[in-house]
Amino acid sequence: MQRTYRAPAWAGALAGLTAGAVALGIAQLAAGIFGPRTFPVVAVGDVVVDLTPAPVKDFAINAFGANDKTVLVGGVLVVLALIAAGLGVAALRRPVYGDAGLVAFGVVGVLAVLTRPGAGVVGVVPTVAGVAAGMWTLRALVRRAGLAFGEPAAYEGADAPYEGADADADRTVAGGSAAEGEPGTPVGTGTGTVSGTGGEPEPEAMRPVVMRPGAYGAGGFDRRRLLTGVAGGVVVAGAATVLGRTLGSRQAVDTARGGLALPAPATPAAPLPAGTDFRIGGLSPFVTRNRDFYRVDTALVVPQVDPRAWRLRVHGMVDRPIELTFDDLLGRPLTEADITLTCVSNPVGGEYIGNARWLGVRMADVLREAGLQSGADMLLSTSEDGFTCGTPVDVVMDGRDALFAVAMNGEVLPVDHGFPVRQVVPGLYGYVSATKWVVDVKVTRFDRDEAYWTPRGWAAKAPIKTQSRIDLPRQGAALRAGRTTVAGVAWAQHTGIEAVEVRVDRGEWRRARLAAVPGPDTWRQWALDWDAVPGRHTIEVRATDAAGRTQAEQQAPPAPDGATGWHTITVQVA
Ligand SMILES: Nc1nc2c(c(=O)[nH]1)N[C@H]1C(S)=C(S)[C@@H](COP(=O)(O)O)O[C@H]1N2
Ligand SMILES: [Mo]
Repeated sequence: MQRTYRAPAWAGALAGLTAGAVALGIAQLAAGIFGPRTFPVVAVGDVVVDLTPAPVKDFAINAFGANDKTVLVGGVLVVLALIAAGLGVAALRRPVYGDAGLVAFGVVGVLAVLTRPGAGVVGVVPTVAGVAAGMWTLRALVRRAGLAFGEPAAYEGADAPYEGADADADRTVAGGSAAEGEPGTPVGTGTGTVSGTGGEPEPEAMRPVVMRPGAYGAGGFDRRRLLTGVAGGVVVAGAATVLGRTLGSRQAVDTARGGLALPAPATPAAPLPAGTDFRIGGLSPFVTRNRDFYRVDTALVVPQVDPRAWRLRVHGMVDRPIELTFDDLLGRPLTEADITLTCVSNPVGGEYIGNARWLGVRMADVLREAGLQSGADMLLSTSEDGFTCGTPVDVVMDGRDALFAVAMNGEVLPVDHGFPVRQVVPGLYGYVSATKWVVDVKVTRFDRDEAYWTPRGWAAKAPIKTQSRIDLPRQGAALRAGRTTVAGVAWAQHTGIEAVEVRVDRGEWRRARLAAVPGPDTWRQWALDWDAVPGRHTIEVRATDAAGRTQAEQQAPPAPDGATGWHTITVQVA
């Protein structure tokens, strides 16, 4: 009498998940040595980020804010888990299916790693090691699940049970007393722990549980051996992940950051005039603390740049190409300046803006030393992770404080904000000026080169548009009738804010009082007292810059060159 057995689908799924976890753990461990961006999930994520159509990316930034990267990596892991489970089920039918699936992932991972900027061939080691570990684990677990097979002799040799000519067919075992099995239904025949239900379910306690070490597989599905194997795999995966993370932690760069002393500026910023900050609760402070400063970039893993290895290359349409070390940069005269950075993706009323005191070398000094050639109109700057910005030469050379910045609010640049060196250019949105982790500046022309966001639907040149925002009261707030403060910030970097006006329920525009500012390159606080009467009210704000231009009423989305429209909120007064 022939009986058919196969380990249940859940066993395959569990084996697949475990193998996937081991693969990622080993890859993580290797990535701890070869660099975080050689971790295949990150490399693939980076490719996804770069290939994502601009509107989707815009949506992600707006919908998930600073968490967009966490959401992306989480999503990738969920998809990988589902596929790993599927591969495990397939591997039960035939282990080579599992191998093929893992190899396919390996190929995707290797290609992703190799297409990353600055990738070396050794960058594929984590992917290859992970795939190898995953294949080994999957086979070991499938073997441990102990597929029933014809003769005990067939179990000699690690792979023998699974690669018979008929491996794809249901395994058959002669004789035995087991109930008829169905695909995906656990069937036990006496070795190991018996589980599940066959055609004739028996109470668990009545099933024979006979451990016969070494004879696993001879009788069918072996739950206990599978589960102990899974447990071992989980331990290995967890340990490798933790070890890899520790190895690849930011410790080295954090230590380097901590050991740096900032030189005094040759040109210090003027002390902030009295009254730059109204100090009203709920109103954005004039200086944004580093830990509160918005972060926008394409980096899934923040570049860890060792300042001792850092170089800035200035080349292209220059008479004398320059290469600067970090010490060279710190040895030059440093300029300090208060500058408000703004992201083009900031919607009207949005949060992607912050103001800091920056310390750095004037870009114009370095470029003048290199000798700009006539006809050059673009600085194509590149970050350590391959992001690029295109900045107009005339803007950088017109006397404003365009900096290769090394410090932010009196602190060495935070890693998230570009350590060791980033660009800051007053008056231009971040994506065309503020390259973090900058390593290369090519002097070129807009008609010859294109920066990262240009082919993705954003303007090649993008001066910041005059804008204003109501911070207080909050949108939808419930207020008590009586005198209340309406306050916010307005900005028109490098031009300056001349006036801010507020109107309630489309009534008369009233001028807000303005806080002091150190210069035209920062945002400016504004405030206005309002006698709130019961009811539902609409509050609007608009700013006028120092050139006399009042911000456009017309609502426009961030793409392609910055949102326009008046920030409008509604409040309920009782
Ligand atoms: N290397 C790198 N630099 C970058 C970006 C990036 O994606 N990669 N994004 C730019 C954009 S769009 C903005 S708005 C600013 C944001 O700087 P922050 O994160 O320090 O606020 O960085 C700019 N510099
Ligand atoms: Mo941005």
